[in-house]
Amino acid sequence: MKIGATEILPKRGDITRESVDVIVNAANSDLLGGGGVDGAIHRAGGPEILAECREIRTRQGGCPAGEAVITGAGRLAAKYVVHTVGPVWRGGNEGEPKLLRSAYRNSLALAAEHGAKTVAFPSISTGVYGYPIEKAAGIALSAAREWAEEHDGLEEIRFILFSDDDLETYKKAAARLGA
Ligand code: AR6
Repeated sequence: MKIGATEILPKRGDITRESVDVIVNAANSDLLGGGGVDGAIHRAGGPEILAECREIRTRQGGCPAGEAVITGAGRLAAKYVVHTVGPVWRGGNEGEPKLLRSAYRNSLALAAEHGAKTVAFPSISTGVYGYPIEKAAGIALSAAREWAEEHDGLEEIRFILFSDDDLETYKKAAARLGA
């Protein structure tokens, strides 16, 4: 879907191979790496990213759910990595939707502050953190659409889905949003 100057595009892929200004990582509050997409980004990007994460930890002591921090991108074909922390799914009545929306919005704000034109997101919280992807996809896409309605700077917000099923789910959610 195109909102003003911003293309919002769900796409199948491995986020570590995307050429964009900013790659977003689904991190945890410790910022020390982990499994899933977090592990893949640190492996592909190399040790510089972790070194910067450690500096951020020293300065501010980690990153709470819903917030985001930014580092360089090491060996990745991006300028920056934004590390955001999605909520752990606990049934949906513990503020998860709001925290997930904040994770997307705070990531977009950091990317925009750093002059990014193109941003790639994974499907935050829908792996280890257990957020049902049908629900999470709607929040991800509506947060991106809302951002694009309010701001002009981004050319593309890409959602990189790791499986065909996840891509289908995002495409259906985009259709429901009236793309
Ligand atoms: N490219 C794109 N998507 C990927 C990739 C990849 N290379 N690898 C996995 N995914 P998860 P979360 C998908 O678990 O739920 C970590 O240990 C994956 O299939 O990575 O936010 C952190 O350190 C799923 O759809 O993130 C945290 O502790 C999506 O990325 C915790 O997991 C997100 O799955 C965060 O959990």
